[in-house]
Amino acid sequence: MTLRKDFLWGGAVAAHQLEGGWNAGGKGPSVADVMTAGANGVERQITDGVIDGLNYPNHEAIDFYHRYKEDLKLFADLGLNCFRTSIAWTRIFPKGDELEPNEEGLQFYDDLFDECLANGIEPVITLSHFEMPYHLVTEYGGFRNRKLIDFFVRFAEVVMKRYKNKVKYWMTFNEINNQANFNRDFAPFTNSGLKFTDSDNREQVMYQAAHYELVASAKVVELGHQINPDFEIGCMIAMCPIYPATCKPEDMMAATVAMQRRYWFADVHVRGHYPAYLKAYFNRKKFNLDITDEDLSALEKGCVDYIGFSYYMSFAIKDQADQTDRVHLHGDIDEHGYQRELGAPAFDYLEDSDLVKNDYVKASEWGWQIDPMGLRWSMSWFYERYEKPLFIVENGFGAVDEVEPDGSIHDQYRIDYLEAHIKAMKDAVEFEGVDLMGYTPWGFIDLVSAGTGEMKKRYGMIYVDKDNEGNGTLDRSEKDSFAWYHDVIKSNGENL
Ligand code: P53
Repeated sequence: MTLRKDFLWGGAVAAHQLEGGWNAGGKGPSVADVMTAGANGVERQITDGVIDGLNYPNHEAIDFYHRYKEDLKLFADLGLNCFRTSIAWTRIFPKGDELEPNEEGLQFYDDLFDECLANGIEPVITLSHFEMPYHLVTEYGGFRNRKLIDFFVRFAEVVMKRYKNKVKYWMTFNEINNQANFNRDFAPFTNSGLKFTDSDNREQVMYQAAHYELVASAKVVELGHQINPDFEIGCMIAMCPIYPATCKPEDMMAATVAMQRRYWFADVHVRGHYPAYLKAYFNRKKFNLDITDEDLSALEKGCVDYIGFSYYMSFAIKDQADQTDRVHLHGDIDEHGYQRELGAPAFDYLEDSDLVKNDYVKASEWGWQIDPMGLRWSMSWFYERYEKPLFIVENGFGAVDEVEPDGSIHDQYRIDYLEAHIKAMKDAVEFEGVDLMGYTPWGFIDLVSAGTGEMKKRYGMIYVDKDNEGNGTLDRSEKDSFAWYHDVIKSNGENL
């Protein structure tokens, strides 16, 4: 079996990480606009509004807002037949709770999508990629508030109607499951606009917000199919498979439960109901969640058409009773008063403290464990579980690039990473019979890192001259991986 003839070969980005123009054309501030630049191992700060004198890297990003025409030509030269980006909610509804959209923002995406189509590139659109209106955080508490469902559905309805003849492929919430890591501030804020107080039960708040998002997503799937029956609307899951660190039965069980805590979101998106393991968990934890019968019926009616997912790395876990060798992939362990019974039969999972290093694989400079086989494993897992088409909408290698005196960039390490992952993806198609729609490597044009706010953590085949402090010409140039990927696309994945 080979890849589909109409395989979608593309590249992926998100509005807030490349557009810039953060307050141009009537755009309002988003959650991304109040996050400062961090560094490797240094978290980004979430500030109370935009504070003068601080470095907010998304404000200018790589200025795609003003340069998209030239950039699209370059994307066409690269050979892309699709381009995954997001619509910045704040260009359309600057505050998020308005009744009428901002025409200038709508026009921007009309022009952008026209330019894509003129270059033979199909837009693939994420509705919410870490960039909800900041006003919805300060006025409503983000997605902890049920009102957010209507605000999101209104936004989605406006853009789906407006672009119904230009965009066919949609996704609702980017990496909705990152917030499984609720003890840290980053994912709950970027996913859901959540800021916690000391008295919050973080986990309960996260489940509530995720529930409202899943309902909002399901409503949008149903509505989208009414707007245009040809739409294909997917979810978007951050897939980091969690392996048991050893074949000790307790490690195996710990890994199974950890997978449930990270991937139940996909169960609801795809099957339209809450899985038994999660209902049991809610009961045991005595969470007080607002889940109505109308919500449950909306979930049933809005199952996604395909599973979009990102894949960068795999995780490993040991039974919590075994406290040795604990590392942590996201910074220091923070306690938040969470007490667990060690070795308890429930195998409760805390993402910020339970993961261990996998000695069988190497890691990137940012500690992301490189594991191409994990991609094949993930595809196999998704497909046997759901039997829905898959779309790899992010994959890539964040690395520091050196520019040679003649301007060339020899990023063989990136080619090696992508090649190994494309091979693994083809294996999943050939050997496991997975139905795969496409592949869009992340940040194929250098952009602002979501996790750290750096420019230096580069994923691109196209180099952008800008550093962490914001200096540089913003000129674009081709790295070695550019010609390589061009050839991969041209041969439909045969020449690696
Ligand atoms: P950066 C964590 C784990 C996996 C994917 O990430 C993640 C994150 C958040 O940092 O995010 C996705 O830029 C996300 C993109 C992001 C990309 O992966 O931190 O959808 O917005 O840029 C890479 O290296």
